[in-house]
Amino acid sequence: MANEGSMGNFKKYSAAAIGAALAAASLPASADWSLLNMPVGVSELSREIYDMHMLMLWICVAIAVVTFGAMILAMVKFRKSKGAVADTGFLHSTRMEIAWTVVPVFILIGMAIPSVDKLIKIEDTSGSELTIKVTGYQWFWQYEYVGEDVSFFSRLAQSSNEARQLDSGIDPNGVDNYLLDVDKPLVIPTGTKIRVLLTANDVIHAWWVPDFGMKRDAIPGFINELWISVDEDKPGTYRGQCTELCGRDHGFMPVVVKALPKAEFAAWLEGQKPGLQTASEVTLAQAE
Ligand SMILES: [Cu+2]
Repeated sequence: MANEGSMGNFKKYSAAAIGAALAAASLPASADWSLLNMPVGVSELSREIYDMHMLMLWICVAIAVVTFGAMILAMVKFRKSKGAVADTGFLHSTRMEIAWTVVPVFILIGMAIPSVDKLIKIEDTSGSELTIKVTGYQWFWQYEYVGEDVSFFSRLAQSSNEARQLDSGIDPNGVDNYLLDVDKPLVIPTGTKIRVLLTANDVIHAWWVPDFGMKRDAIPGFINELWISVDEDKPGTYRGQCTELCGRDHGFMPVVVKALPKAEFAAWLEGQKPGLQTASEVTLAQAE
């Protein structure tokens, strides 16, 4: 009788599980499942990091399938209600102990080798063609093009700043890139290895752009570094955020990077340099 009851419950639960699975399958096809994973990104390094992440994920999935599979099989096949009796004579097996020590060691070594390879590559800023110093402040960023005499601050865009105020009456859903836009983005060239030096002026911040696969702390008194090289065929605007809780407005200091083709970047950089007079200024100066 008791068995029948549990069987009935089992059927009820399986019906519920099948129902849930069907409901999930009928979700709108527009759901963006890629958001569940990290982005592949727009640089060779970010793709390598993504591949590494997927490799580790599948290794973990395989281990989970084997271990949970063995557990579930043991629980179902050798349960007491089926007349299983504990083998009290079996207490120790040296062979098994060696196996469950050696196999994980090899798996870990197999995982460590490609990881170390990536870590070394991430740290290798040699051969970079441009250096940008990033300084975190409460609550904005400063970008300095080292040796180029170009430096500016990058703050939350006015549209987001107005909408975020208490009782602003502005619907954030109507604001483009709400809290992910700035007044002056960092501009970088594509197809160029760029060394980014990170520091902060007050508390610890962290500079993060998911599409570059890069995130690093900006710490007062320290210079951390990372490098990025956006694919030549992937100019565009890439967004990130401060990822170290840095005070009241931590959520309001986004990172926006505009990647331009090399020639466009060079023209932009020239235009940012001080001492450069606009045509009207030159005419004014001549008239005086
Ligand atoms: Cu911050």
